[in-house]
Amino acid sequence: MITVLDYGAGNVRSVVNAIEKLGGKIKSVKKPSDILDAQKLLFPGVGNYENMIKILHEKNYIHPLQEYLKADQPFFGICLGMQALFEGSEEDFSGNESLGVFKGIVKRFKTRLAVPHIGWNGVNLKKDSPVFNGIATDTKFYFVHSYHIVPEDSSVVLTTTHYDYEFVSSVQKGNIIGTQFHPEKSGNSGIKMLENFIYQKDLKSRHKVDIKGKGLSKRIVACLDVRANDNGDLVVTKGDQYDVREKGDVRNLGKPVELARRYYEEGADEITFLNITGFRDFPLKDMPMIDVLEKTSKNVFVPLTIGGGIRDYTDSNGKSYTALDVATQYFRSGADKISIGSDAVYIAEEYLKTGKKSGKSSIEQISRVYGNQAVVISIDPKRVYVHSPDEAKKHHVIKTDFPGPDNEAYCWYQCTVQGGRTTRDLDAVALAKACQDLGAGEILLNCIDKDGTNSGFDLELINAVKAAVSIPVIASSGAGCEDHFAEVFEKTSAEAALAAGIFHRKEVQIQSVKSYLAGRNIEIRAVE
Ligand code: 1PR
Repeated sequence: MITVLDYGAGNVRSVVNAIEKLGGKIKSVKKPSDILDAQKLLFPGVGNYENMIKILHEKNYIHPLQEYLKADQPFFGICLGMQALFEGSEEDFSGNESLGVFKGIVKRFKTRLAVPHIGWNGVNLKKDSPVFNGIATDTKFYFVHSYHIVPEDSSVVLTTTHYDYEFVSSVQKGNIIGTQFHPEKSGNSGIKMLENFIYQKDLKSRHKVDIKGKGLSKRIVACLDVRANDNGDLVVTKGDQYDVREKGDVRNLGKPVELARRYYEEGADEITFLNITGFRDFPLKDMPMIDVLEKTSKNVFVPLTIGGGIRDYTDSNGKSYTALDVATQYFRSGADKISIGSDAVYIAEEYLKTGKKSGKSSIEQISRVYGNQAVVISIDPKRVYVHSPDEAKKHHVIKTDFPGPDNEAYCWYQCTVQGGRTTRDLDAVALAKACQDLGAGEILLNCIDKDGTNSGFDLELINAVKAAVSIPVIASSGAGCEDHFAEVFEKTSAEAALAAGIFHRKEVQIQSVKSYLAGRNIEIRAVE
């Protein structure tokens, strides 16, 4: 029996699914005494530190937790659930007391690399622990965070990880374990770690294991564009420059849950679902996507992103929903990140016009509760060619190596909304910068000109956006062969590359992309 402390923020469904898959039984903490009654307590904290500590106080969980931990009862804290063990965080300005079981505080990454630190990274084991029993030496785990712990007592350090510098990525003292990475999102090795926690009787017993990790991997993301076809079936589709119809019918390339599972098994580092008609169908009515997430997260233990229709909405009965309500439903259903497309453009336009943050936009609301790392901005730009930068003074113009139809030597990237149907007077670089300011944690950078063409990523676009932001960028649109992935990682500093068509049509396997990248000395997560 595993007691799970779900304080109401973020995706705990994946943790629950992992434990159930391992045959464990779950009990949820409903009242403070449930903490003291636990045999083994799992605390999957996600989101914002200040918000978490505030809720722990409101629910009167702080003192029972301190008592439980002081008695050295079995405890596994994940991400914020581990950070909470320390004395405070640079992310918390409230002055509220943390658990303070370990001395030290939580600090923001100080690096020129992208923050949040998102992706699969290795761990250097500093002492033996049964939780690493049976885990391969080259294992990587999934991280997503902007803050890391700085313990005062080095004897609690279980692993460190390298991201520009070495930081502490897990701790153990007696029966108390905490990881910055997410075992429930780290494929079979992460599941093995949870199994060790659940089934090892004595977590203090020693087992010799030898794990030494390498650096952060470039991520390969499989993307599923999902919509209902004309018969009303939910299908994975794929466009050519966003036109998903062929001879009048919506292309049908498979079923979302099955395809996602296939990509997980084939080694995808992340899976993204885009509900491409979400801009016109309200997602909380369009329940199939929630069902897709619930079913997928039962068997897929890598991060899941969902996009489409995340915005405020008033239904025909006058009932209003906020974008935060929509996102909450998605997180509860198994999503780790949500992706905002059209709404981000409107928000950025307003922000750039007024110069003020309203505090009420979907980006601000969702990142405040769930953390920046949970908010991805999906950009759908199109090239606009100009003969000189003076023709588009308001916009970020680049000199291009691929001149336009009239031999124009310059271009800018115009944002679109509603699945590319409507263009706006905003460029992709300005949109990315504005969204970062407002609290977004990652950019999913599509390109309508390249989408479905198999002609390679738009490297000029990626370099322009990367140069303007410090959050990670996922390059998307145009992948046609293994070499295009090598090219995007060698010629830009994108953290991840996403593809759809070539994977759906089985023209290129994820495994062969990874082998190719490894052959070019690009850091990847090996397929398990
Ligand atoms: O505007 O917040 O409701 O979100 C809608 C979301 O749906 C946006 O993220 C938008 O990118 C996406 N979307 C809308 N219409 C389409 C379409 O194709 N008609 N799909 C669409 C966008 C782009 C990529 C694609 C890559 C890789 N899909 O995700 O998978 O371009 O393709 P490739 O490897 O085959 O070249 P909102």
